[in-house]
Amino acid sequence: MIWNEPQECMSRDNMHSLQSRRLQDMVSRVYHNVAFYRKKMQELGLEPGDIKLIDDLPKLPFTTKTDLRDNYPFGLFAVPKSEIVRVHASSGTTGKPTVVGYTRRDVDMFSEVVARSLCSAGASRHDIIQIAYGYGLFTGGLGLHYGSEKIGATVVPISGGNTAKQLQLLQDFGSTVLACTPSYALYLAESMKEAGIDPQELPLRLGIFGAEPWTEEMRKAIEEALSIKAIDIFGLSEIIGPGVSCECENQNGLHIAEDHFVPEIIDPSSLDPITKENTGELVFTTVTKEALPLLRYRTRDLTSLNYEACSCGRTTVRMHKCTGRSDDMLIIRGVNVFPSQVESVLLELRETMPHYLLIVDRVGALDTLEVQVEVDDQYFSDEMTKLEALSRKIKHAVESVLGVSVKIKLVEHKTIQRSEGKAQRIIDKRKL
Ligand code: DLL
Repeated sequence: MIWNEPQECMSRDNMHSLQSRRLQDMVSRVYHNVAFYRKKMQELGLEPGDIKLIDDLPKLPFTTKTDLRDNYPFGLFAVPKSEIVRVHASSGTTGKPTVVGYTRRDVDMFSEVVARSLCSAGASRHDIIQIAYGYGLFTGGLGLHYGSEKIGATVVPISGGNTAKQLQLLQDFGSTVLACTPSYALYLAESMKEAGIDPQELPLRLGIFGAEPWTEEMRKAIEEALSIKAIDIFGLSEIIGPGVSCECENQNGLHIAEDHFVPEIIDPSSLDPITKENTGELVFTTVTKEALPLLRYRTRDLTSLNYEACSCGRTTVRMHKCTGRSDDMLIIRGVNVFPSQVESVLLELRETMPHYLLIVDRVGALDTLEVQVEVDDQYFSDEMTKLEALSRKIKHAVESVLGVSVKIKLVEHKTIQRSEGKAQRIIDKRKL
């Protein structure tokens, strides 16, 4: 079912006009209400009237996470504080969190885009949606919650963690949809197996997974382990939260709610717009948001855009599954390495489990990369020669994809810490 057909299926020309109209209004709002943007635009010699069409976007200044931090907590808000009905924040690894705010209309729009996402994933009012994203300052729990209520589904607001209870409710309530991070889905699948629960016996049929990168190989592993269809949902708190984009049942690119969030792809070094089909950094301009409208926000996520019509009937642009961020990229002895590349290789080998950790260090002047991976119990052996042969096999497979030498450390099942939210897969000791 398409939740909002007029918006999700309009012609490209109409979308272009709608975005242009909304952009004009938004630029005028930030110019008059946010000192930070007024100053930035003045520095570029720009006035609101100079922006008429969506094609004028490249004239506008970028916004970065640092800008949000520098204006912590509420400095970029475009409305009086009395208009703010909710705040969320993303923790970040260093320093102050990034704080985002919502007006009543922003919360409605947030629910609307999540409702669209859920419908495109194949959920409906007949579903029982178990929300195992964290509730709280993180946007995942409440974001999915409001969207699920909007489509009229039954919400089970269990939040993240409490794995035994998750399994109990999946069984007792017969949840049909599970919403959580892909890494937590995998953890739940593993716990189910240990508890002797057969996923095929459960009514669970659909997963709405996001908030962290995951590969196609990981999707396959989760779909098999839970016996469900796994749909990718993407978003970031700065833009709204989950629901910025989501796959349809074709699982071939994530439809962006581009009547609200206009995407661009730029070259992260030159900052020039690049041909949409090529991979680069994803940038969003929010054209309807009231509390925290952002001009050309640099997400650091790497992807490409596809404007081809989708057989689901939606005409909205699709972004390619996002498998990395520019700041997740490890540079090992000058070679660019993405954790997702390692994940793809490990998941294709039948002896390894989808639980791994990358440890980067520097010995003298040399960067080292250790890949710790769990070995399936049936392949774990007391015989050194067998384990060594397996380690060599994995090393060869990983090195041929990455192009740098790595050290493989085979570990027993359940050695690597499981995640209830966003998985931490890299320990970079060079930065410690
Ligand atoms: O993770 C919002 C969210 C909640 C999305 C629930 C989906 C489901 P933040 O905590 O601000 O917001 O983190 C945003 O997470 O810039 C991406 O790097 C990454 N990310 C989010 N979804 C995906 C995804 C939420 N489906 C950052 N695939 C983003 C890959 C994702 N990366």
